[in-house]
Amino acid sequence: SATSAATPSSSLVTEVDQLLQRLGVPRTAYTGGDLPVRSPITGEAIGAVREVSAADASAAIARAQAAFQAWRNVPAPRRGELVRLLGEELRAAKDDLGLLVTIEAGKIPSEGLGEVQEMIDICDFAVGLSRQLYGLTIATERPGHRMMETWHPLGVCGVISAFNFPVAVWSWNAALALVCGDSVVWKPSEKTPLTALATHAIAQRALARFGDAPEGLLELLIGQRGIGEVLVDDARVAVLSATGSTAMGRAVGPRLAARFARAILELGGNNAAIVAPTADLDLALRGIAFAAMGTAGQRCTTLRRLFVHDSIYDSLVPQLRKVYSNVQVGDPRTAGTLVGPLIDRGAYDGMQKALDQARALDAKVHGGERVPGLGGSDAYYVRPALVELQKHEGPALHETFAPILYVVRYSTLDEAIAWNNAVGAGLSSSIFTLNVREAEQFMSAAGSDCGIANVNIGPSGAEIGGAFGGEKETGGGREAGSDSWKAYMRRATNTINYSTALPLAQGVKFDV
Ligand code: UN1
Repeated sequence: SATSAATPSSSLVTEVDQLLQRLGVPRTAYTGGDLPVRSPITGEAIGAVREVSAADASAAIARAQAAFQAWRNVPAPRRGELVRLLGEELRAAKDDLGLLVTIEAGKIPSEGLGEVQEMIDICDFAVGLSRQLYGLTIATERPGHRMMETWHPLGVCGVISAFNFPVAVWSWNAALALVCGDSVVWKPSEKTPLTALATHAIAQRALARFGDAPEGLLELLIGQRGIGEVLVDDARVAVLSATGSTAMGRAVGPRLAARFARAILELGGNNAAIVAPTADLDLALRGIAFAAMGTAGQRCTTLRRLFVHDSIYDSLVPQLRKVYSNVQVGDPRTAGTLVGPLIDRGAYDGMQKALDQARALDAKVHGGERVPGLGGSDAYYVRPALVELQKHEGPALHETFAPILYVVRYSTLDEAIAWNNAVGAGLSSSIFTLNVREAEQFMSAAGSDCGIANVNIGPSGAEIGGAFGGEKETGGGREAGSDSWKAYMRRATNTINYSTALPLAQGVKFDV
């Protein structure tokens, strides 16, 4: 099976330094700090950042709160101009930032660049949105009255993001929040602070070109869990968008609820695909390969469960096994690599634990082993695992953030849809079929219970134009396109009486 070697370590540190210099990050921000940053490509340290104190975090929130109070009065299309400039700066920095995503998160270059493209796309979307923050006009029951809705800026928007989309998730929130009139305080993953510093520097250039944006509009908090908790608990943070595990959401959700803050939770996924008898198998094979092995299985939308109809199981699964044993695992910067490293040892251990659980159920486990000779001793490259389970059970019922695809045979579509829905998470799902009845049943009210339900494409790789998010243990939040912007604003219902009478609603009489 194909593998590729990682390049010598010292060159990586130099490359990161040059990238960060070109991106405009001061050297003091990524050297000499107390939090080491490592690249999953080699496992070596590529920087050392400074964690902010809780007091610093609180001061940043205060600046953001003051910025909000000014920014909310700037006309929305003018706010859109800042996001337009952000999009321009991202275009100019795309190659460098994309490569830094590759180095810090381990993504292959097309995915690193794709992530920056997603940032550019959401900026374009938000610029248009800045002229489309529409409210309804509603027919009233009273003569001489008018009723309408006005959408107003909400306040400080906190963003907590994960390592796997280290910069795009910030942009989905920030681009919308900015045009909606909110300020943004961002706590990136402690595993990927360098891409956050670079993004912050890019945003500072957009702010400088914009000219008169209030200070504190975009704040960055480098830190660990405790700093995230400051954001979660601070009453000045009106809306918090948190991306991460369901366990994180279980901790964050109730704390936000306790202070009645708005929550946008993007938590775990345990996404399935159904391959039906009429499926275009060649297309399905490619769709499954990208969705299950892309980003080394570290997307929240990664395909983790595959339900294959009895009638095609014996033709599809052997082909899939071949794809799994041939896919090139290695340094993401090497041409031809499709599967880069896992983020760290914790991810590797979690994967092995799930595979052991599968073996205990007499599953057939193909792949999943560490690929030797790649990176250093603290780099974790694995061959993606294909696990044939006899039943829909065991580790398949829970998300493991690693490239494991559980395959189960099914005989009726009802059964496959029931399995699709039989897990805690409800993020994404898909069906491969050329049968319009099956496709429609899958997308119907009685079909997939997920926030995303696709036909003839895998569950991952969503475009920004749609609302992104899922149900149940995925947390219920929606980001990016459609009307997701409404979560970043508050709605006022206005009733205006332009008559000389005072008719009361519901026919109430109250004559004094
Ligand atoms: C995530 O993994 O946190 O649909 C988000 C996708 C991407 C977003 C994934 N656009 O795969």
